[in-house]
Amino acid sequence: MLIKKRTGIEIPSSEITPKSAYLSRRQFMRGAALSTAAVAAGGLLAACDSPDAEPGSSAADVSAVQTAMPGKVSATADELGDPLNTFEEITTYNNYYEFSINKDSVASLSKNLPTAPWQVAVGGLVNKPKIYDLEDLMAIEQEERIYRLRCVEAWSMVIPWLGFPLAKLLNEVEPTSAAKYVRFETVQDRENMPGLNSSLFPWPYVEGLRLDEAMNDLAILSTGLYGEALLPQNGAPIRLVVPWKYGFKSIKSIVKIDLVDTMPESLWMKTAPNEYGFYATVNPNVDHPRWSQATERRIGEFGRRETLMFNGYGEFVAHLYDDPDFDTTQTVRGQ
Ligand SMILES: Nc1nc2c(c(=O)[nH]1)N[C@H]1C(S)=C(S)[C@@H](COP(=O)(O)O)O[C@H]1N2
Ligand SMILES: [Mo]
Repeated sequence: MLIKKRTGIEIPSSEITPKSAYLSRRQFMRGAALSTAAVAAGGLLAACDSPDAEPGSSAADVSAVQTAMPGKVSATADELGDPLNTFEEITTYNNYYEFSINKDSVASLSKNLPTAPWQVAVGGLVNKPKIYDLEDLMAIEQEERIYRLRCVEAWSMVIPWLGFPLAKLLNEVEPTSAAKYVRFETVQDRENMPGLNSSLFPWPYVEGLRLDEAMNDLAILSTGLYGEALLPQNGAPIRLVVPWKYGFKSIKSIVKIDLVDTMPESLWMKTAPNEYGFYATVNPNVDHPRWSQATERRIGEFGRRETLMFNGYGEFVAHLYDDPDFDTTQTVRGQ
């Protein structure tokens, strides 16, 4: 991955490129995305439950300009040479079930989510529990991390995040020797999140990491992307990003982080324990019970590409796992 240190996240609004200044392939893919949603809505478990649809293949797609937002990122590609997804793609094709199971609806439904003031309560098995104001977290040195995001549904993007290693925050609160896992919880804003009315899911959205996974430098708390503060659809004001695991581990709009001694049960483990395990490491050799994970569709590209073990981050994280195939799906290791 590319890492570039940045100090401070304050981006004057004058620097923000108007969306009309660039064009994206996204707008040509709406039809395909809608059909994905339609399939999802028909199933019991909705979008994280359905394989990704193929994109439409219109001529317009080929000629669409896929310009990122130059000047706000240090590179235009990831370390493998693959181009960044556009700001438009990253902010209009979203999984955020508290708003909708329809990826194309999340941006508009979430635009009024109040994200300031915001607090994150960090506690549990720690010596120094603390309720952080967002400003405290923004004061931590922000870094740019260009990461691939691989959804379990088999689509992917390359995203230039801003944020800081989760380990920095965990070290501040000092986990006790009893702490073995980290449990994260998303805000439940009933007024502004229509999806919370759905009884298909055991809200709130909860995710977890083993403590050593959480301490790995690749695991970040993100506060922005493309040099701007996060928008609600991407998990404003602060969300987890764990690039070697399927996207559902990267929990959005976090209000609570607890150090615990037993494996947290995530929303997806409760919803479909036979399909979504705790570890959820990206692994092309272990298929989802209902579809292959060997290949993926990079948003903005035609065809499919091979999925990489650990999403291409094995060099940094393989040592965390005894048996990667086991750890892709199972929930019991380490308990
Ligand atoms: N709270 C919450 N976090 C969430 C989700 C969600 O529905 N609710 N969806 C997850 C899934 S399935 C994916 S693929 C990523 C998508 O992140 P993005 O929309 O920023 O690309 O967010 C993850 N975090
Ligand atoms: Mo996902």
